[in-house]
Amino acid sequence: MTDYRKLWSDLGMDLEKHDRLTTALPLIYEEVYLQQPGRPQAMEYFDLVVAEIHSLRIAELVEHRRQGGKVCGAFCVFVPVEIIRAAGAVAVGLCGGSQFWVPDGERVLPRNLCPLIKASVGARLSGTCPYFQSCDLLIGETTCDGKKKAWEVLSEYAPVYVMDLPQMKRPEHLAAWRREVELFLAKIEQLTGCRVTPEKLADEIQLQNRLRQVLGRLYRARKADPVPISGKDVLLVTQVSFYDDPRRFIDKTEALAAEVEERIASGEGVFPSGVPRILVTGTPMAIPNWKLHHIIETSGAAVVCEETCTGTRFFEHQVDETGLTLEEQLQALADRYLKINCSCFTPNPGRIEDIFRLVEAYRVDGVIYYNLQFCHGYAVEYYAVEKALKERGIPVMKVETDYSEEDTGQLRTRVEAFLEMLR
Ligand code: BJ8
Repeated sequence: MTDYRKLWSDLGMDLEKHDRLTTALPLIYEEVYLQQPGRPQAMEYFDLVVAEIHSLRIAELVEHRRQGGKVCGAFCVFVPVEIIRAAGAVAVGLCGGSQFWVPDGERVLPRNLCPLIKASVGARLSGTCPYFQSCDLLIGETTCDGKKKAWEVLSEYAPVYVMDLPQMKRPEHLAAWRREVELFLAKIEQLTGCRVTPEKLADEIQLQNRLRQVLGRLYRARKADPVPISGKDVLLVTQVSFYDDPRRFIDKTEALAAEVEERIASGEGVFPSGVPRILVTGTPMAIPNWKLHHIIETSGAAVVCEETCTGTRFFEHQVDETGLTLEEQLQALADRYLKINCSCFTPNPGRIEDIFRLVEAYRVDGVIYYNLQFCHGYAVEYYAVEKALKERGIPVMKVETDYSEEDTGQLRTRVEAFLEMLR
């Protein structure tokens, strides 16, 4: 039996602080997740992943490294994990979603900065996150200003490589991004000492496409009324996809999707038919950030879709699998990833088109715009999104918040008033 305390200690973790972090999680999880009525049985696997979040997967990463493999951590859905995996390394998503890490982040970063950045840097500084401790390389990117400057600070504590993401989507920017993807491949080959062949890359492209497709299948089930699975559960599944072994994740999510499809066939739902259907759009929600979904779904509504990077932006669009040479495959990867509509781009009209499309497809009654505090890109983009939605008569409200619980009561009051208006 694995001695996890020894394993964490070997990773250089602060065990006393780690104990404090992990004591709180089961209680929160019980209240937010386990008390939901009528959950699909296949969610048991995802409950297990959370219960063992710092042990089972970490043991796999440690074993991978013991055998000479590398682990790479990323903070953005623009990082092409296919390349990391094709070089024999493991990719994990590292964005911090817990208030626990924010004070450590604030030791080196300004307080008036997005909590996702503070928590991500704080997780590394605090020595309490075994995923950070297991990484041989952290991969940052030039998206928002806060992140790209935070990598400079983070690089004092761990090896960091930064991908240069364009800020516009003109043809010359796609060409530059394509070149950046190529440089990334060279960096990963250097790190791992493994050459990426077209055969290996083709396998990983197919695998990630399957992962994206199974998430798409699960999402499609949410179009039903009554909705067969809660938004909280689907958010959790997406969050787990950033950490888990992709093959196992695909199997477990296929089983879950099959179960919720059976529920649709028999008219079974987790909320009564006719409850307000909400689309959440905006900044990502890294694990364990379940705050807004919990408020919405305990106020008599269902979250039926997320236009976020822990939602549709993560899995929509497949990589073209027809490329046979590395040249063609890198182009296909660059093409697919540059379709992601992050507010870091100007202009960013594709995001509004996506929101309209999703509102229609998921039969949405109202949109809640989720903005992490001090995320200026999404905050400014609200102007255009709100205007476009109002012109079409689609109700929208904006929520600006952080990871603390201080504003929970106030948020609940505002969300309830919005839902009342939808009814
Ligand atoms: S593609 S959304 S994952 S950058 S860190 S932008 S919340 S101020 S996470 Fe993102 Fe990639 Fe874009 Fe998606 Fe704002 Fe915070 Fe910056 Fe953030």
